[in-house]
Amino acid sequence: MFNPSLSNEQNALRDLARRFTQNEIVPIAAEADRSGEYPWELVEKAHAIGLINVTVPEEYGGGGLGHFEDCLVVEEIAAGCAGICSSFVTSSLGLTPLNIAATPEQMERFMKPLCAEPALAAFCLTEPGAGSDAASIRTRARRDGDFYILNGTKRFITNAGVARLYTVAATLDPKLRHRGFVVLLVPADAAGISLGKEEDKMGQRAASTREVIFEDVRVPVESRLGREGAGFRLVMDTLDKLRAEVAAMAVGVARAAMEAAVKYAKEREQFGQPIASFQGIQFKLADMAIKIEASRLLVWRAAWMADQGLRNGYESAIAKCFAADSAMQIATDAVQIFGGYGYTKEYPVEKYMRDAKLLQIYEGTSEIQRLVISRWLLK
Ligand code: COS
Repeated sequence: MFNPSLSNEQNALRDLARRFTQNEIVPIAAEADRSGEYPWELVEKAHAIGLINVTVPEEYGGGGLGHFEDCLVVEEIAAGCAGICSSFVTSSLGLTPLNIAATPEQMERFMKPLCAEPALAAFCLTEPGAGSDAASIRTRARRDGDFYILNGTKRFITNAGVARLYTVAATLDPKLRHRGFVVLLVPADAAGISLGKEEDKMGQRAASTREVIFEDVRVPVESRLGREGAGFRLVMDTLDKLRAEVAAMAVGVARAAMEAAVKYAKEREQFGQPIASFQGIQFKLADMAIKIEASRLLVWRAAWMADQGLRNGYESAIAKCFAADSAMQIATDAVQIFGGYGYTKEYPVEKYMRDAKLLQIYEGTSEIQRLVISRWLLK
């Protein structure tokens, strides 16, 4: 049964992630946001202490833990910097299809070397013309003997240019929509891959986001995950699982915004008293806490279900939608509590607000989550 209390090991992992965030991420978060340069040294440090590849089985070099533990880590790292965290979560997004569908040979060939060193993966689904309508992708995988010839452009790919492995959703024929999907494992240095320009994003700027262009890339058939045509289900299953992590990111951002607002409200004086003494501020802070606690429980339930092998599409959509919308509200209210100062880069809350916005957009917009939820209700 779902038990929302942490074991000693889970508490220790959360403490480790919290210390790593305080010591390594918080000091550089503002600068990484300003420059938009990817802080690669953090991948090396996180890899060394086991804070990435958390859900990869131990025999292949990962942490051998569940999505639940991954969510504990993700909340902490996101509280330090959502951009850096999104790079780590996207790597999990790229590796989860292997956890679900790779053969032992594929795990040996792709997962083991990737996890042995500080390295990241990326998940290539979105295209210029295919965002919410994932089944409408046009990146083509044409069969040529023992190879697929891959052609197409993937857009808004987090970790493009820094990832070592691309997990690519392609179609045998766009007319087949979801029935034509294949998921291919493509090394980032394969001939025929090039990168578009770095996106100049509003938030989560530390993460590298670019186009990945495939031109006549030859991919061996044995690099395909699962059956031909079964790729859409694999993509959906992956998104269902990882939406818990994205929701955990939202909890982290929201918590950081609330903690900043609480501290500021106690320090800032107006009308001869700390603004925390005003009920208008107190109610805002209380609403933040309510939403954060509820979001975290939803995250933990969705992640726990994934770890039990249960379908969690409904629960993870609820967690992602509620946590992302809450994070946006909380970060906006934090800026409001800071007033004019909140609107400047002197304080971190404007960054939280910019970072939170993307949580309502990627890995399925809040509208797509509502669509998934209502389909479960109506079917
Ligand atoms: N798990 C397993 N299978 C699923 C599934 C899920 N969560 N959701 C759908 N499927 C299956 C369906 O059962 C159906 O299979 P059959 O043809 O065998 O019946 C098939 O997939 C097609 O499903 P559906 O008709 O519902 O597909 P739609 O084209 O209507 O799209 C949504 C479904 C909107 C849910 C999908 O396009 C989506 O998730 N979009 C958002 C994509 C996204 O998150 N992008 C972010 C990029 S990654 S950062």
